[in-house]
Amino acid sequence: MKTTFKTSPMKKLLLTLSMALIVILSNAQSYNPLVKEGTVSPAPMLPVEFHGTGLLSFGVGNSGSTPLHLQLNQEMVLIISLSDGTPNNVDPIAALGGTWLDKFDWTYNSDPLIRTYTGTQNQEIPGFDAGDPEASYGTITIDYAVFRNTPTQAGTISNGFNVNLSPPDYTNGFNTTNDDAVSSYTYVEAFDYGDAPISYGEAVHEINVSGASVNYIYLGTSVDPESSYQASSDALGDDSNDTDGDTTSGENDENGVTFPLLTPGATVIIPVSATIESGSFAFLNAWIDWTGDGDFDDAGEQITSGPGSFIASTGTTSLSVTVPLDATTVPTFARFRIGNPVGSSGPDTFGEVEDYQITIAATCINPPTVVLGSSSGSTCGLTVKTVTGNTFGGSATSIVSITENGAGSVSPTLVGSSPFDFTYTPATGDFGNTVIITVTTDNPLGAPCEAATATYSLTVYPVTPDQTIELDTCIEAEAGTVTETLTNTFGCE
Ligand SMILES: [Ca+2]
Ligand SMILES: [Ca+2]
Ligand SMILES: [Ca+2]
Ligand SMILES: [Ca+2]
Repeated sequence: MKTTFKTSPMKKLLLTLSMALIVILSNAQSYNPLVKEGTVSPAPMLPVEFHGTGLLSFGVGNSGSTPLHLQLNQEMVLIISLSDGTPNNVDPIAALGGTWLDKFDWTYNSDPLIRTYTGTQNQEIPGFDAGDPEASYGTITIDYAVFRNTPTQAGTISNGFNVNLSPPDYTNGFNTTNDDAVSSYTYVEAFDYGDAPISYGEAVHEINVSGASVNYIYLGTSVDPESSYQASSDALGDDSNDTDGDTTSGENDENGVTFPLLTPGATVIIPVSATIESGSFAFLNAWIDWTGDGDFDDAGEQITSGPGSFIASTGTTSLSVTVPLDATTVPTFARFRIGNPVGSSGPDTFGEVEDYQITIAATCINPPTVVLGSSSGSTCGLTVKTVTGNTFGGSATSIVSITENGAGSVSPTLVGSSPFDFTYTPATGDFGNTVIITVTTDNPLGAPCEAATATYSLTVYPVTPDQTIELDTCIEAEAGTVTETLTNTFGCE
């Protein structure tokens, strides 16, 4: 069956108008330039004293279905304001990055009161396509360096950025979604950690940097930040760790304590220097693991008392310390903390901790001794020499050897009681020589005590051989015997 529709002129007009409307509606523009997903990393950042840097990032794109074409003087413009920071590059443009960097032409105003990037669209921005969402959305990044600290204590958190998007004028009336600005901020924060073995517990101090607090206080001449406890078997973990961002590795901020020679029983002064920001004060506390058992908990191991030593200005504090007689002489550890009156581990709200490996020098409390009746003597020819009035003492219980370097012999070579004598029997080979006799004790306590020794120098003179004496004059003598004792220059017969 064939059906014919006839249309009146009025209906024809309406149909034409409605079709035109459909065409207009189907050509409706859908623009939505946007910025979103502002981030700051890391958060928080290190303070300006420690060269704090980070990466700012945000997304920019068009979620409308219509491309943002490039129209002179109607470009999309991004205004990025750095807050309390600067580009981390001598060339500010080189600090920029991101997948959409090249879709904009960039300038930077370095006026300290402005510090603003301007990015001007330089090409078409595609409309959103669900099949290729990345075509209409990309990222801009900025390498950022902390310019001014905004610690949480200061009440403001403003290290970061704000970006405002100026949409093209032709999008007015279409770009109705409120997503033309995004910002992200963080704050600065730094901590100093201990580096003794973990058995001593984690000590950590927040570093209250300048401008943040009146408590910019540290031991010695510097403090540097770490991101975690630096447990190390030699307590040098902090020294060798570089987290202050200046690319110089291994700064040593353990510079507040100078150890004197520590020996058991000695009372010594340990000088501890500190830097105190004007108008502030702190307490110094310190511990030494005398027992060497891996903690600072034993009696006497805290070498400061009460709340600690009160320190109100930069300078050196002298801690008087008596080393226990039974202190370990294997390497042990010491911890110094400046800040609040705190224990040997745990957090503190300001200050610094310095851990050290130290060795208490071994000393002998009761050394063996030996004293000879005299230190030298002489004998003539083969005459036996006896040295009397010798003694040993201290921790020595015997003489374990009496030795000589001559041709003769010494006796006895072992002695069990004090006082004692010994003798030297010369041989002809000793004539004209000096024989050294060495007396050595035992050492029942062992190291660090040492056996005592003493030496005796014996000079052995030759005797004068038989001689014929010629007399110049004839002596009238009666019959009998003439006895004449001759001595040589040594006094020997
Ligand atoms: Ca440190
Ligand atoms: Ca220090
Ligand atoms: Ca201990
Ligand atoms: Ca250390």
